[in-house]
Amino acid sequence: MIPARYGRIGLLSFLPICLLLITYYGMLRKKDYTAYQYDYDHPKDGSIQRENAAFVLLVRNEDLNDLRETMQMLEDRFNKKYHYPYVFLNNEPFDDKFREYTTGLSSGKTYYGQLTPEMWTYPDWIDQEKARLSREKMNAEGVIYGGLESYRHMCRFQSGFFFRHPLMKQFDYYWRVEPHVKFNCDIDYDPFRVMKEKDLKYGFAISLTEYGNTVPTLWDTVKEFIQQYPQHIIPANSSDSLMRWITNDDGASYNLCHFWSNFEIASLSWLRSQAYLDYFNHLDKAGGFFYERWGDAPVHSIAAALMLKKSEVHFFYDMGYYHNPFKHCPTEPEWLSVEKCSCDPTDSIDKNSWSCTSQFLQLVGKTGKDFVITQRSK
Ligand SMILES: Nc1nc2c(ncn2[C@@H]2O[C@H](COP(=O)(O)OP(=O)(O)O)[C@@H](O)[C@H]2O)c(=O)[nH]1
Ligand SMILES: [Mg+2]
Repeated sequence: MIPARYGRIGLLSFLPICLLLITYYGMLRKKDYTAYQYDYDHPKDGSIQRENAAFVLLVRNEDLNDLRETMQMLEDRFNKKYHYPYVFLNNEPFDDKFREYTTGLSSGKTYYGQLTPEMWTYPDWIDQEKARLSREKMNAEGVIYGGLESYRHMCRFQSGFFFRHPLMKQFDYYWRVEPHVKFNCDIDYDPFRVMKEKDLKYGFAISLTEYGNTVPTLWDTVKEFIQQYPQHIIPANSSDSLMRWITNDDGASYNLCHFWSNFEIASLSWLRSQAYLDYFNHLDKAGGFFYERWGDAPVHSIAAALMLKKSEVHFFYDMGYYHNPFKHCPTEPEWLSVEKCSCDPTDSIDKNSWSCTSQFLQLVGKTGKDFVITQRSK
């Protein structure tokens, strides 16, 4: 019988050989995989080049658990390589548990801010009784979120204030994130860098048609704005104009198409521009955030279609993204979803009739594939 001592020594000397074999096998296997060739690669010296950008989240303390899953995914799929900061905003103070858990998950700096009073209250020109009656009516009619007062403050805040919060002033770009959303594909390039290098102002993943009963007078209000501020609008007959994405009858009516704003990667200087501020103030004065239920998605999207050139709006085609109940999953070229994603490409909303993405692609004369950032090497 071999004494146990010799057995241990034998095993120990065998260990390095095993490790070598495993490493060699790993290298052989890796060669089977096609390497990706990145347009937007990390600097070779290992340093991280970050843009002046942050994630921005409007959240409540009670959203914490849904948010943790989302943050974990975002970190694993993207941010652990880049360490972008997070700005958490709330109409109430964040509690210690929220701060501790979110800071724990983040590989970047975390900032916590409360909204200033004018960001979450009624402006003095709003008739609050009229607003209350309208909520009651919309609730009785079954309009989605029709009876919710806080939802209206949320939509107004996202339309006109988040980019002016003191914590956001230091940044040039934002990536809006919500609790409960999922990121289903590896994001192995820096979207903020793409925004900057390609001079993009707005990026989306999903587009949809809005519920008409939430925005009955929005388009008339927008038409007044266009008349009063023609200097802010790209003429509809210009080849750069995105106007035909939001109207099917040369501006007579709104076709309800909008970018789904729960995912946005966009320019803060655009939102802080006089053009956007004049637009928001005009809408705000009209009162539709409270007398109707104007969402920040159509508000942002109409602004983008009026003020931005086709070339300034980017479809983040290569991101797998889910917000209940819709997902966007890259479908072509096939390798994106096969090798980088966990979503089902056949389940992507893009070709569904509720989506406005094919109309967008048609108008800008591109396909999803044209928006892919990283390329498979030949
Ligand atoms: N702090 C705070 N955040 C809110 C409130 N209502 C909604 N939100 C946030 O605003 C975003 C949009 O709200 P959500 O309920 O997801 O609306 P939906 O996406 O339109 O269904 C999410 O990030 C929510 O966490 C609120 O009353 N207070
Ligand atoms: Mg949401």
